[in-house]
Amino acid sequence: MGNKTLAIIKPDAVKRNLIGQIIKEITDAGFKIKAMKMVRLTKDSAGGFYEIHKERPFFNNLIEFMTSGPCVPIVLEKDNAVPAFRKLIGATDPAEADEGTIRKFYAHSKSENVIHGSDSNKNAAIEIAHFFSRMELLENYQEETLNRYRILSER
Ligand code: RTP
Ligand code: MG
Repeated sequence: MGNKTLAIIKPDAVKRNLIGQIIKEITDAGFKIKAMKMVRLTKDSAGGFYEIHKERPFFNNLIEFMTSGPCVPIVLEKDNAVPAFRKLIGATDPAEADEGTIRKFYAHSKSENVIHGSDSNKNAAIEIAHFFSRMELLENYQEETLNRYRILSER
């Protein structure tokens, strides 16, 4: 269980032309890219994605930011992908992120922090389904993983 996570290279990083450098950090850390696209989120889509934060004071800013330009959602695979990727990206606030993390090196602020990573296996499955159709995943995933997604999507 738990070998997939969803990353998003956020609009600040795309605007700063950092897609290539960030993908290199991710693949150098041993993650495999299983699906990837560049999209401009609508307010509805960004609001749905971050629905758990809708009562938080930063919610409106977060939606403005996430819709301010294209972003790059990526499905990543590695053992224990969720915690391994959270470790690679570092704390939400780059000022608090460990040395060697993506946010420590690239992010400018707690709000504009370059990259997203799923925070649980359950949310990873929900977030992957937010961006990628069943066919896009079927074309890229191994058979054993597919069976899990079939089960999830048939619930
Ligand atoms: P993410 O979901 O994007 O991977 O980030 P996270 O788990 O580290 O942090 P989370 O608490 O889920 O917050 C989601 C995103 O909202 C923005 N934020 N701004 N200004 C603020 O106080 C604040 N707090 C959160 C960030 O873009 C954060 O990544
Ligand atoms: Mg989060």
